[in-house]
Amino acid sequence: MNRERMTAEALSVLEGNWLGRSTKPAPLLYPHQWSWDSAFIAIGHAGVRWDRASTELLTLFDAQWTSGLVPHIVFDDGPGDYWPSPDIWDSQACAAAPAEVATSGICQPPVHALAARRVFEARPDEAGRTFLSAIFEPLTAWHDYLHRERAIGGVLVEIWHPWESGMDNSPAWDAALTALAPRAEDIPCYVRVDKEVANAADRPSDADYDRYAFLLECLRRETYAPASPEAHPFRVRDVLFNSLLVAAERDLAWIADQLGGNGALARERADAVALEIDRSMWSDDLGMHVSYDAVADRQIPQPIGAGFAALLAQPSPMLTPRILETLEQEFLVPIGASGSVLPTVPVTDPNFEAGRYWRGPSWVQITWLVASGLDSVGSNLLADRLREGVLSLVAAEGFREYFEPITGKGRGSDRFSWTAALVLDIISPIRTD
Ligand code: 9WN
Repeated sequence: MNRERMTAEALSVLEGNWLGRSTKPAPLLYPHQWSWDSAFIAIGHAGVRWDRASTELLTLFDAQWTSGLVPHIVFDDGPGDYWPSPDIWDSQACAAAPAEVATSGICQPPVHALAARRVFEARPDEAGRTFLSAIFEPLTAWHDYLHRERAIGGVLVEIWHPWESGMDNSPAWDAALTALAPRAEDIPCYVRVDKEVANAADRPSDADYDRYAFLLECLRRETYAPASPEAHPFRVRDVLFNSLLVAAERDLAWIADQLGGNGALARERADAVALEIDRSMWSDDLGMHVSYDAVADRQIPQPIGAGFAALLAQPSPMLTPRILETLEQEFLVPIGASGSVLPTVPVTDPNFEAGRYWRGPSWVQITWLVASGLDSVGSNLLADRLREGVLSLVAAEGFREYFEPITGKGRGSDRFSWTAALVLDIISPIRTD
């Protein structure tokens, strides 16, 4: 597939997944609007369908809770089966939730300010400013929510469910999930739809789903705002989530500057979180940043490709050479003449499974973020190799949800929105410098 054809195909994938005011991640498996998917979709649409890009983000923030939480799913009322469905989340029983639309009650990584900035930069005119003014307060409330409700006893923010990481079945969560050991009577009944729509062997196990259901129920009982968050049984300071928060705060500060406001608080918060990422997430053994289990009070010694997103937070320059060495020597797999593929975990890792969801495959959105992080520390050539790798995978296998790193085989859902959107950005990037 040449680039012209790839652009046309990517647009047709996004058109096919358009729901009217937002874009679903995939035709069948994910039939609603997902939070971080929408941010990536807006980034891809910014240069080619600006109206769609701005509408995508505004639709998501229309479903924002009064607490500032941006829900990870905004339910569409069209056809489509997904578990957990709106009745399970029961957002409408929560005073902070919007009345007009059903949503989940948990969140996903805060990549939205990065998207909003790019949408504006694609069109810095009157329409762009109107969009930026409309999204600025909601974005600020979202970041405020994270610092206020999710930074327990420090500045790093916590996720309370693996789904909040966006990397649901990562081996990084195995120990924390095993430790939950929920009693059978504490696990709500549910029927998995995902195993019917996708290849069951690639998806999380039933034991994982029991824990997802158990955690959802713990949070639902407290209207997703636990009175004693310290007592919640799954509390993780995820390296990807926190690194994105740093980048998002810096972009929020930039947005404030554009609007003649004051970005000082956002900059201060970004610097504080960045410092703490280096202090408590750096693993000298692994030569990279890792997540932190706040319940067990220890680092999670699982190297994950998303750990290199810490580059987005611009770590201490003393660490950068070692991070790049780990990335090149332990993770990257060559593809084609000049591309590289970033797997979820190193292919030599005991937890590596080539085709299993979040346990081995390469994901386009993680690769795109790590490439942006590499750009931000001046490693543009390496960043280009990663982007080249994405184009090679897609050229051979289409717009798949994820790819086996060694064979390049496409897996998961086909016609996946963020794969299409980020290919559009890779082919014609919006510059942010
Ligand atoms: C749960 C939509 C979402 C992505 C996540 C990905 C997967 C959902 C699921 O799909 O998660 O949120 O049902 O498996 O892990 O990153 O946002 O694409």
